[in-house]
Amino acid sequence: MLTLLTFPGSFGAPSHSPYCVKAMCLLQMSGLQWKPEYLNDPRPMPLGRLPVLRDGEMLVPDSAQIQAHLESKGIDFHKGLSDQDKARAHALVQMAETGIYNILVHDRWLVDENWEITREAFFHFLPGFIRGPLTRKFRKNVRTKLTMQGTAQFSEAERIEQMKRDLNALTMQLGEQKFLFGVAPCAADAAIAPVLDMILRLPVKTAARELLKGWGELPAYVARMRDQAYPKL
Ligand SMILES: N[C@@H](CCC(=O)N[C@@H](CS)C(=O)NCC(=O)O)C(=O)O
Repeated sequence: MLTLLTFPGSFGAPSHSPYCVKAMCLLQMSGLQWKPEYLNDPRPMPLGRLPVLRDGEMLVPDSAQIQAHLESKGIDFHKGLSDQDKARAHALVQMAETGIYNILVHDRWLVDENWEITREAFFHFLPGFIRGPLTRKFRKNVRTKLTMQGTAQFSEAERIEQMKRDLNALTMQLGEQKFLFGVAPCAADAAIAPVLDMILRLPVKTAARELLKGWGELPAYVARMRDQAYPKL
């Protein structure tokens, strides 16, 4: 039995990390037997992050490496895709996991009204007397990282313009299809839908959440992924 070490869920999602939900979707799509094991502290993990897949004695960190590990067992997450489609799928995943993901992190951590709710959802397990100072430190680290990377330096209008270009690329690819590359979810859907899903599930209104809610077929596409690829935990 495979075990996925994952952050627990919040706001209706099976984990608060889109990378953990990606790994869950890949495991569901693989048809292999697996179970979740919930952790709040990723520091003892090989890369200090979650998700991590435990397969016997082996720990496989990083959702992309988890995908490769499952593929090494003969699972094909790109059934029926041409080499050109696979290249497109890869590029779209990179776009979502850098650009759109950073907007999610920004809105969760740096928008005050969201942060107050997110902080309780993510860190309620910390004893009250250290929760304040520790979460202030975590938040400062996120602000520094997103400033160095650029997302937190831009105005909201600039972030939204960038997000529109990313969402447009996704809608162009989706077209009339059920999933990004056809009638069944592939690895790109497993990676991309959870990022969009978590923006849709932000507890407080932000420009990014409202933009996505009104963005054509994308909310319905996310709902299909929830129905067909998310685990029922
Ligand atoms: N490239 C990694 C990214 C994983 C990642 O960034 N996980 C975050 C949560 S979304 C994490 O564990 N951060 C450390 C922390 O929260 O302390 C993957 O694809 O698995």
